[in-house]
Amino acid sequence: MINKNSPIPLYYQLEENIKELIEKGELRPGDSLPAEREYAEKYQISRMTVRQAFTQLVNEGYLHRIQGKGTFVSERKIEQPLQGLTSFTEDMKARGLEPGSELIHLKIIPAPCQIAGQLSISEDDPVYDIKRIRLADGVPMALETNYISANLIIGITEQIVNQSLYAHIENQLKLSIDSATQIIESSIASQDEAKYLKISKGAPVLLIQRNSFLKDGTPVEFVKSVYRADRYKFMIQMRRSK
Ligand code: 16G
Repeated sequence: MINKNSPIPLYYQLEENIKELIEKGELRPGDSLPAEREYAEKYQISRMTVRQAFTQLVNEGYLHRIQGKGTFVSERKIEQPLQGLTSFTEDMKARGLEPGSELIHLKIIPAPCQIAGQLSISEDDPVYDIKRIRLADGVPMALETNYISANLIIGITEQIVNQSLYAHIENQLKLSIDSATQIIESSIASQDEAKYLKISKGAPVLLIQRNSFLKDGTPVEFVKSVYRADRYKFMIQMRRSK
């Protein structure tokens, strides 16, 4: 499997071999890898070379280390394109994953100042405050809080938020969500977020804030989401324009 006469660096060959085993499903998420020493002996290469390959794979998200236990195959991250304006339900379905939601609360509150500003409504106007854990094949991916003007988007029920909000807005209310701005920042999970997302307190997360608008510019939602950084990465295609 490793060709010492090849000009391709040995660590890179090992890295590619391990990646192939993961991609073919011969190494599965949660599997532990043989110790660096075993790889080194098996392929007659140095432990440094094995460590370099492992480190690369850890950095790329294929493997993770657990102190005192070893190196394990990670769950694959979902690669989310940033170009399209899609819903969580659509994103998961497009990947062949079963979307799900666990409702934490659905209530109507008087809009606090900041939310009123984001939704271009008056302070204390009624807004839906919807907090859900978003699941893919039953695994928590994100914790999402939506604020939606209750005068604009009517009839949101528990049944609707257990399925798709965007489907309700577009298919039932016949309003078309047209554009959005989104901000992504890194953070660490608070105690509560960790509990809902089934990760450790202090684990890395991505904070996403989305403002979506109807065609005429009316704000349709203000959303704060906490995504698991171990399960998500974002991708965007860019063009250099001169
Ligand atoms: C996504 C959106 C969120 C939207 C939700 C609707 C991000 C960061 N957020 O999670 O703004 O409210 O989809 O999903 O992408 P639903 O139609 O499945 O309820």
